[in-house]
Amino acid sequence: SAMVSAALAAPVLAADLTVGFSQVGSESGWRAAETSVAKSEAAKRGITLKIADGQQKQENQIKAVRSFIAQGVDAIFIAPVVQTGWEPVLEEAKDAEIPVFLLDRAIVVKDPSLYMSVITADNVLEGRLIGDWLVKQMNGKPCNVVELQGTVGASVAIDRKKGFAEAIANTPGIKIIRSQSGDFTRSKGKEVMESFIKAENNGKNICMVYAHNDDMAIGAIQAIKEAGLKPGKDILTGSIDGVPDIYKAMLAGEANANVELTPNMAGPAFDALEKFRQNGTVPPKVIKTVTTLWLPADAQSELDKKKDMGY
Ligand code: GYE
Repeated sequence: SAMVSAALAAPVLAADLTVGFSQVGSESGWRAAETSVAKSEAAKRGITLKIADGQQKQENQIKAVRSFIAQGVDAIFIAPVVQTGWEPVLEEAKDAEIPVFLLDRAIVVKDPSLYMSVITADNVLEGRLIGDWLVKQMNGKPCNVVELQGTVGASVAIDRKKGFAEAIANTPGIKIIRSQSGDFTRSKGKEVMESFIKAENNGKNICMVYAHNDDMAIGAIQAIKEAGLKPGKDILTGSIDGVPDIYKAMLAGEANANVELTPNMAGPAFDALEKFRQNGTVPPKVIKTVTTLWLPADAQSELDKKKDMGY
């Protein structure tokens, strides 16, 4: 069988491997950490890693994947900016027999054989944990929430919205009064939060901001301060990623709840790739990373841990 012949073949040394990584861009602190961890995980294994920055545009990512195919790389990693539109280029990779791993965001395709595995957190759970925290925190009191969504069409934005909405669904006093994309960036998060504040009685009508990532929450915190309100008190915050700045904000009393996401998505993908090359082991379709909610009391120890995580 194919398994046996693969096992009998001489093992391929990691040092011989070249991987092309089509990265989303550099929109957030988490993203920068993911890129830097990918580099160090590759170096540790002696793998040659070629990184292409998609600058938040799918067309750039598709071009990068095509160029990796033309170069004959051994595997392709994609952090897909949006979840649809990947079939044609993945068919090309499949025809070239190049395995594809998806990092941190999922895609929607009819044919699951178009990629080998996706390495992600449970992004619905991330949103749900923030929503559950808020329900508990309010303890029956009403709360008007404004939501800063991630990039439109990104699987993580869709899932984080869904999880939070599910968590607050049975608590009629807690409702989302405004929701808009801040594209996962600090500057956009701040800009959108400013408009929410203006539209909601100079922020007095807002009880909490739920941001799909920390960078947008940090932008929102700035907007809240500039409006003369106290972030973390007048307006509560909840966000996802676990970048050092959000723990610093927690320590300053300006942020309230955070869900941590590891920036090490490449490590598990390299492990799966190496096993597949060595003996044909087919990795699980979904490789899940750990999801944890942290509160201000945890902030200092979490901040300390971040030092060797690519930040
Ligand atoms: O949470 C955000 C980034 O896809 C999981 O993208 C990733 C998200 C991350 O821009 O900061």
